[in-house]
Amino acid sequence: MIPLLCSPEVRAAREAGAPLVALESTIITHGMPWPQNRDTALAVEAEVRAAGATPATIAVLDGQIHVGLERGVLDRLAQASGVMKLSRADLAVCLAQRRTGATTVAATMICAHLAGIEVFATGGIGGVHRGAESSFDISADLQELATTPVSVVAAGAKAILDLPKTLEVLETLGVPVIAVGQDAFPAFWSRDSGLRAPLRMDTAAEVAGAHRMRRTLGLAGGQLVANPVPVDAEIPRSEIDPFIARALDEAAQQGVAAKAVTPFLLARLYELTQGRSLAANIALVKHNARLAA
Ligand code: PSU
Ligand code: MN
Repeated sequence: MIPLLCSPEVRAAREAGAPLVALESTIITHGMPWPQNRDTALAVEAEVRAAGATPATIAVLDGQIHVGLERGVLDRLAQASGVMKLSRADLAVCLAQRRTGATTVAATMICAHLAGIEVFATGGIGGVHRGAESSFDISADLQELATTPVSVVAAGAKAILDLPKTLEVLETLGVPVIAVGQDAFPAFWSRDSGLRAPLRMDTAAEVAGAHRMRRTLGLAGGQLVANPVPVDAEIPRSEIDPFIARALDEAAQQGVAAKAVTPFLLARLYELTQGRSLAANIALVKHNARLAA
């Protein structure tokens, strides 16, 4: 039997056939500092409810997939240390060893699909890292988008990545990349990456229609729905780029690798931008939750 437990709120929504939005937990444990991580998780859930859907924040606790976290559980997870960062490769191991882990985009997609949830909101997906031609660092999120039928609403991919390579890999994998309301592919903190998104749609209904058509065709995989950060929370590329360059340099000097790269860069950017990167991150996740709902 799959070790999966739905919260009472999620169970009620499922029984009523009401809309559900999956939310990830790595952003809580590895993406933001305490207590903003807990406050953001609650605010994002509130956005989903305000838009008429039910939030399902996903994490692995003591060897069980939790779909929907109750308040006390969320509080504890947000302050916990030594929480595993779970992608496709680690999920089964974490469950079998009865450990606790936060789910990345890839693992959240898997768990959402197991729970029958087709829409998921996050901040930014993982992608092809700069220097991937030598490091081979390509997030498992990309392969997951090609495999698991969940539409992921994100503010594009983080600008710390190599965005042209990320778009190329998504194209190779057959993942539709849909910019919402603009032609440009957004770059997380900035609305415009300078790259054109392969596809554009202007309404949630169109995005949902494309999702359903993939299911009708029996195509594996989901969609990347790229929703630009709200105008008032944006950090323009020209402002964030020098900080990104510096954070990347430091990561290289300190030999930061593998799973540690993304959390390291997010934490350094928070310091270098004096908190602005976090404010933008919070605003864009809430915005994505609304669109997903
Ligand atoms: N988006 C955020 N903050 C994060 C992440 C995404 O706004 O912390 C996490 C997601 O869980 C994503 C992961 O799946 O970073 C990518 O990690 P990696 O590059 O190691 O695959
Ligand atoms: Mn990686």
